[in-house]
Order: sequence, then C-alpha cells, then structure tokens
Amino acid sequence: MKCKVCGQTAAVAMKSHNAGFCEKCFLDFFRKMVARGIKSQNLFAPSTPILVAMSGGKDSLSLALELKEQGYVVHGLFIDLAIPESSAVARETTETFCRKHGIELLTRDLAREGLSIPLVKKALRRPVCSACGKIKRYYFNKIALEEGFTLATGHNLDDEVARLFSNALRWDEAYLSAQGPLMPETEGFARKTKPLWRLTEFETANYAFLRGVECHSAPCPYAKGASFSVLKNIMQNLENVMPGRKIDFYHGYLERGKPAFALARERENRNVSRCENCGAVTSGGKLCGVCGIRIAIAQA
Ligand code: Q46
Ligand code: ZN
Repeated sequence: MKCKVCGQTAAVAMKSHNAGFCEKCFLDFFRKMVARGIKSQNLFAPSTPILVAMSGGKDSLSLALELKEQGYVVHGLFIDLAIPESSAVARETTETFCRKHGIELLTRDLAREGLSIPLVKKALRRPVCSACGKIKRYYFNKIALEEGFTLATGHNLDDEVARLFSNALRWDEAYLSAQGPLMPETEGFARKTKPLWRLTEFETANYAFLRGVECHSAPCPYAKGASFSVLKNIMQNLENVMPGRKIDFYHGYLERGKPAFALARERENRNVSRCENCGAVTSGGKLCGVCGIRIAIAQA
C-alpha cells in the first residue's frame, strides 16, 4: 500500500479513511486531527494552561507529547493509587517520560490521603473500579480547580463511542446529557477536555509507537476484564463492515443526541449541593462520594 499523500510506502493502513500513510504523513495527519478536534469544539485557547491526567498509558503520554509540541503550556498530573504491581511501574514510567520531554509533573499519593486503592477495596468488599474512578476524578478536578488548569484526558474515539453505546443501552439520561469532548467549567467543576476524541485507539497506538513513547505495560491486578472491552469490540466489528460508523455515531450524538437531553442536565444541575465534609459539589446527598468512601474505610 502507498501513502495517499506522498506515494511512499505506507507505514500505517487505516480502513476507516480507506487510506495508508507513511510515517511522516501519518504524524501530520495525527497532528491535524488533534488540532481540528480542539478547534472545532473550542476546547481551549493557545495560552490556556493544560493539566494532562497521566496514567503512564499510551493515550495520556501521547496526548501530553502532542499538546506540548503544538505549543501548549502542558503540566502532567499523576495520581499514585498505591496498587501493588502496577502503580510503582506506572509512576516510574510517567516520571521518566516527563523528565525526558521537559513536562512538569504534579503527583498526588492516595496512600498519604488515607485512600490507597487496596484499602478502599478491603473496606468496600465489592469490585473497586467504580470507587477508584470516582477518587481519581475527584482529585483531577480538585487539583485542576486549585491550580487554575483546564484538565485534559487521553480518551480516544473508541473510549468515547463505547461509553456512548453503554449510556445509550441504559438510556441513562444524566450521562447522555453530559458526554463529549468538552465539559465546560461550572461551579465546583474544572473545565474538562478530551483532545484525542477524533482519533481511534489504533491511531493513537501507532502514534505512540512511531514517536517512541514508552508506556507501561503492568496491568492493574483489579481490572475485571470489563464490559467496556466487549462494547469496544462490538463497535469495532461494526466499523470493519461499515467504515466510518464510529465517528458518524459520535458526531450525530454531539450534533443531535446531546441537545435532546438538555432537560435532563437541567434537572441534574438543580440537585447539586456541597459536601458537608470537604465542600466538593455533589449530587449524592450530604456527603460527596469520596467522603462516603472515607467513612466506609473508617468503619471497616
Ligand atoms: S486502576 Fe482503578 Fe483501573 Fe485498577 S482499580 Fe479498576 S479503575 S482497573 S483504569
Ligand atoms: Zn466530600
């Protein structure tokens, strides 16, 4: 296969675009797609300080590298979950990456916060992923707010489409009203963005490989082989027979689906209050989810 831009031998073949690219043209394509994703959704301005939530995986590291090279003011944030086997490797990988690329890294240790994930797991006695996600989002938001950053996460098109599919399967109005590449800042919530939303997992993996991004490969021992990968596979099978379906589905949601759930968003916004313990905005009653987890730990 030849590169569709310059005619050299292709290094990356992309079915959904019915095209192949050589290394240089693929990296140009990737750059343009990130830039277009930022501009079309008005994610942030060139001078906005960005805080990239970094896990040591290919998506967040690739995102930080690409934003930095496009001239953005990028800092990283790593939350150390204190999970045996995976957290130390993820932290080391992230620190090495940031040193190499001159990215300032902020870190937060959940063990110091009394919220190490093994402790949470022991206290809750149920699969810990949803609590882990809640705690990470809490600290991403808190630190971005305190330090005046716009938050950026490495979610790609496959992540977004699988989430949308999952939300639509449950007709979860609250989530269907609030998904997308941009969550604007509101009281108690930092602005949140997903600049890789136009790029697939395959494309991001190729970017990471071609740019020599060294990501970690120590899987979390608590990962439960999630239903998300089932949904991703279903969407990928669809994409294989109907190229372009994933981005069409997602675009259609942004243009027509999401506005249809605006009423659900208004209802959600009316139900929020401040956590009596930490002051975070919550829709879950007197305490936010993280303070609820703290109590479960104290009572365990
Ligand atoms: S780190 Fe946390 Fe993941 Fe481990 S406990 Fe589950 S959510 S699987 S991305
Ligand atoms: Zn709280």
